Amino acid sequence: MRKEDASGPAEPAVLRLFTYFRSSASYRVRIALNLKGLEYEAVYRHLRYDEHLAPDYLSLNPEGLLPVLQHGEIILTQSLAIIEYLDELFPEPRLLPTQPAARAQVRALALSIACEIHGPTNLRVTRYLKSALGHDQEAISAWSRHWIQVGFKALESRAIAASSGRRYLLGDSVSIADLCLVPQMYNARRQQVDLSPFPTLVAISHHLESLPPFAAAAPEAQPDCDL
Ligand SMILES: N[C@@H](CCC(=O)N[C@@H](CS)C(=O)NCC(=O)O)C(=O)O
Repeated sequence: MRKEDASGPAEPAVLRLFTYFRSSASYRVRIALNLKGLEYEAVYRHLRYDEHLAPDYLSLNPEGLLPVLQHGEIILTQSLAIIEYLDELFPEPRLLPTQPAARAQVRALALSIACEIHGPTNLRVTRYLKSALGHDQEAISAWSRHWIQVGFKALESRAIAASSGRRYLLGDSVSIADLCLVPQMYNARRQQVDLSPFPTLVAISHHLESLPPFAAAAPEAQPDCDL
């Protein structure tokens, strides 16, 4: 994307990512940016300090969710929409297959993580369980582990059928489904989910985490990591 005016050569628009090291939706986008070799400016919003609920951030994303990608004057929300935008503008390497059936299958795997696992275990959901419904931390952790296990069970059987050589979730190249798996696996470990029933997902994730674009996107590798 280039901004043009009469004063001189067009400059590429800056990519600016509003991110938090532990945000798995931001982690997905960081992986996509790294895979495509795109430079970006990171703007850190600390979730625990509610910096994603500050008025200046809500004016970018009224949902109060990370990430936001700003590309010149374009403001984008929702990690999967952002990744598809990047994939269309910067197609190498492709994160969505070109064939309709394979595209739909990749999207289905990505959505099964983003909607069915990440949705019910998100911070605002668990905060509501605590503040409005009065559940203690133990009950909330059990809730999160439950939804991760339910989602991983289905994903494991799909991965057994769809992965070739346990390196990627679908087929033999990286896709947006893989960009969702690795951050979700990070969350699963944080929640101390028993991963022994999911050897295929663990093997795929292990392989992906060893790739430099994934490693550079990991929470511990982020400048705002305060662990
Ligand atoms: N479906 C959204 C989910 C975004 C999301 O839930 N982001 C989390 C961090 S991973 C967040 O900002 N949570 C803040 C909150 O729950 O209050 C996406 O894929 O971008």
